[in-house]
Amino acid sequence: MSETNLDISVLYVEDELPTRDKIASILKREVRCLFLAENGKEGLALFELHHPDIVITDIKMPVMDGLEMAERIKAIDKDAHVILTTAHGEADFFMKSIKVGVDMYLLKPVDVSTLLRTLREMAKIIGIARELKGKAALLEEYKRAVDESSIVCKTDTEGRITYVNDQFCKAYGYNRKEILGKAYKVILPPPVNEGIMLEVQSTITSRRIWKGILAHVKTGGESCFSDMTIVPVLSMDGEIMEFIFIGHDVTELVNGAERLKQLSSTDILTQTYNRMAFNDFLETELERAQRYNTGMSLIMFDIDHFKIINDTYGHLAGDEVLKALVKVVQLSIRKVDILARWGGEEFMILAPEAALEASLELAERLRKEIEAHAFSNSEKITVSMGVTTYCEGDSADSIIKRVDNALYRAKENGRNRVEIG
Ligand code: GH3
Ligand code: MG
Ligand code: MG
Repeated sequence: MSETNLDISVLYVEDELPTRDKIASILKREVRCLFLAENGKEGLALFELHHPDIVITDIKMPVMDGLEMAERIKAIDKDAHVILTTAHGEADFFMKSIKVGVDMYLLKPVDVSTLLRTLREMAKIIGIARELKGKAALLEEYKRAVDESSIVCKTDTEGRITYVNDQFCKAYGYNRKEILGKAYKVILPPPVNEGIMLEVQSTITSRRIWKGILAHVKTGGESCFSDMTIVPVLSMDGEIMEFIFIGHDVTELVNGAERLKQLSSTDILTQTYNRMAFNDFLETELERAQRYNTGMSLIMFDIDHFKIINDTYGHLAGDEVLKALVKVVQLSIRKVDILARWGGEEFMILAPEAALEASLELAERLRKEIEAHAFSNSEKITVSMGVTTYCEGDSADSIIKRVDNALYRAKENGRNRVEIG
């Protein structure tokens, strides 16, 4: 194909040999591909076989005339381009050719430069149409890929659902008919006008994309999580036309992560918080105490002569004592207090917003309750306790060091007692 070649295929139908030869020799040089036929029947057969971009045809021909052929071609493809070459202008013939939808007429004898100009213009249009068709097909492929892999939903600017794909229906348990037209908030857990939803709202109404994990509610009331991207679709002049939601179900991941977090923060034996979780709580509470001057206290306690329990009744019995001890303590502390196993038979209680007197009182009460409690095998245990409260400028290390020293003193001073640090 030369540089000047038009990227079109042409079917030329003409029964007069000299005309056909002359025009064909010109067309051959100008177009990518040329098919020649002697009459309408042959032309139609070639059209069906090759689907050329443009058909140039004479009218009066044996076997099948050009108009009949054009009519049949348009019946196969209404967008086919047909140029008629005609020697005379009869009203009848024009009426029919308009009805058939012929694109152009060229008077015979055909003026070569007019023919070429016409072909060039048509080639341009065909090129644009081809490109648009390609883009539309590509878009359709993208849509198919997204529909296959994602939950897709569209809402109008008021948040009413205007489109859902199959994955959406499957994920949230709705059928298309019942959900279309409903407000998106029907699949959100109440309250919908708080926290994360306010953030979503303000992001997308400011024409920005929001990404994140959103909790949803299925038809049956079961909750699930979707990793969502919400895109505001803008008109040419920047107005929001609609919102597109593209998401993936991540319920298992979120639940798994929650479970992992719970596991990693729980002491296996006593099912209370472990040291790592305690450290997190302590950091948060220290920051709060510092910022809002709310105060907080720590109680650290350790079982007295626990070795004897283990030596007398065995390690498993010792384990049972640790579990029972946790239950006793948990029944006595507030909901906001954090009990954690610090290690071995040492425990910590973090009492948010508690002043020294209150925590001292709590420690004394716990000490007495433990002393009075009958553990399995009706053995008795006692604990030594240290208590301290937040001082300005405290770090986790400094406050822990104080409470640890207080506990040490409680041991030193005879055990089964509370000391302040
Ligand atoms: P005191 O604290 O009064 O000084 O004496 P103690 O005998 O309690 O102190 P020590 O720290 O010497 O011993 C602690 C014992 O606690 C030793 C260890 O075997 C036992 N222990 C630590 N963790 C566990 C556990 O998970 N299960 C059982 N059964 N015993 C444990
Ligand atoms: Mg001990
Ligand atoms: Mg110990």
